[in-house]
Amino acid sequence: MSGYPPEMQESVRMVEATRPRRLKETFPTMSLEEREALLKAYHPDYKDETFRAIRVGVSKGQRMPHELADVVEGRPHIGPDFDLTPIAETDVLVIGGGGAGASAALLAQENGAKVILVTKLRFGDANTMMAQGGIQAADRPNDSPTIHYLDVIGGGHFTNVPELVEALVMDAPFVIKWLEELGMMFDKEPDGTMVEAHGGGTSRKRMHSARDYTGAEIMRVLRDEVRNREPDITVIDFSPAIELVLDDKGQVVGAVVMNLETGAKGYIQAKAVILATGGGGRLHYQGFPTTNHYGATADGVVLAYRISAPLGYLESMQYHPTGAAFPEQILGQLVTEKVRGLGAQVVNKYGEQFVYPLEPRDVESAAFLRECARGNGVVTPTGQVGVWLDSPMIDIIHGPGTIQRALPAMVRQFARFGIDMTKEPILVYPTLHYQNGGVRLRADGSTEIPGLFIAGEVSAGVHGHNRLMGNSLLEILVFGRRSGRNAALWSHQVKPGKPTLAHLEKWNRELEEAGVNTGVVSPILLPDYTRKK
Ligand code: MEZ
Repeated sequence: MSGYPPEMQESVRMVEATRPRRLKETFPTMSLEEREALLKAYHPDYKDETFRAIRVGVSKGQRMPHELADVVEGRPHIGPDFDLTPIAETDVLVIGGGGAGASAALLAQENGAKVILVTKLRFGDANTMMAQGGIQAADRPNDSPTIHYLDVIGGGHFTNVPELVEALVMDAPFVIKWLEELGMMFDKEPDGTMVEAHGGGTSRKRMHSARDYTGAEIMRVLRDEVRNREPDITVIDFSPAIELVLDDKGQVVGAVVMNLETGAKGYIQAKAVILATGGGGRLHYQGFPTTNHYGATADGVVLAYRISAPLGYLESMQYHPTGAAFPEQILGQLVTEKVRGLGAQVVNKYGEQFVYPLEPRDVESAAFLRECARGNGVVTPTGQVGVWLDSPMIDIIHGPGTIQRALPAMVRQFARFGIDMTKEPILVYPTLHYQNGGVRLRADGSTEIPGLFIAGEVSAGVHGHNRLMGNSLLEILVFGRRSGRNAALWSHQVKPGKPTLAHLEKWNRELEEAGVNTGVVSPILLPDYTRKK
């Protein structure tokens, strides 16, 4: 019995009918000109009216979605007179409990620092945990960091910061080795070599995976290793940072954190801080659903900006083409790009292909949006529109059992709702997945603010205006490691001055003078799902 209502089953039958023909048919990739025209017409980043320039601070004029601008221009939780008697002291304070934070903590500790890691929810409640498809690294004879570099730069529309891309691709093979040494169970061929696949926009197969729960497997080994290193690393759950603290020389010397349960606030003094707070998918730009975890509210961008760390690339968000569009209970949840990598085609309500399945993500998403706007999408009983991802083709191409073996989490996710993706297609629609921009990063993991280091999705510049699949799991580890090491080295030589929150006086004054009042206290910490009038 199908999990789809009768009106959707009619379209499923059309998809089945075109399958024999489509098996022999390869849809052509687009030219660069076609891609640019499609993006301009349909990608959400080009909807000018949904963006605005921020009105205060060092990156005044930077465009970003309204929802993000409202929190970036928000008022602080505390005043400049907040009591800065420390509740704890450490060498390196890591803010964020995902893959970037965990790897930063490990490297800081290995380089002789005492570390405290604070995390908003539980250690591991992060986008890393939810990442599915894989992690890129050029480690095969037919591949090289140079080819990986060219793919990354091309995917990013040649707007990436070259030194950051160089760091990303050069460290990549080493990161894979490191993960194996930590005990990660990668997918392997019978001869012990890595299974490696294509992602959208990659010219070589270099996606390393652990089935379709690669991020969870990475987080498993990192978290175990952090726990092994207690008490040199102390983890404090449910304690988000609400303000960074500078000293009287302008160096970062810790953060004020909030106990999420009691609301109590206190200052953790540190010689260096690493921000690894992830992105902001839960701000639901333009009303899009998201793949992101519950705590993804762009806190790091808010915190860093208030102490004058420059921002960049925030006019660019990533919409993953394949978010679940049916059933409604899982709207927006990730359907890994690996499904297309394994051979699933994308088709409209008539069962016809309309786009090459592995265009770069922004292009692929724009093509889905265009097809739906043309009235060729499938509409669900609750009014959500989507296109079909013809998953059964994977077993047809590679043999029965492939889907179950390669995508066990995905199969289970849909089976809960009576949909057997080994036999029926799944309905998908673009979903807010990743912020391409954030706080400007340097290749050693530092920022323009002394003592402030960053890693992962909070940072800007690695991916330019479009990230390719598998480069975010890579980024969190490459820059997590770099920021951890360099924060530790900084902590050994810095001479901290007197802690102060004087920057808040300046911030509040600037907002007043510019007449800015967004009515938001930020970082907002958790998304607001209350019903609006
Ligand atoms: O890098 C990603 O965003 C990724 C691997 C997502 C996916 O489709 O699985």
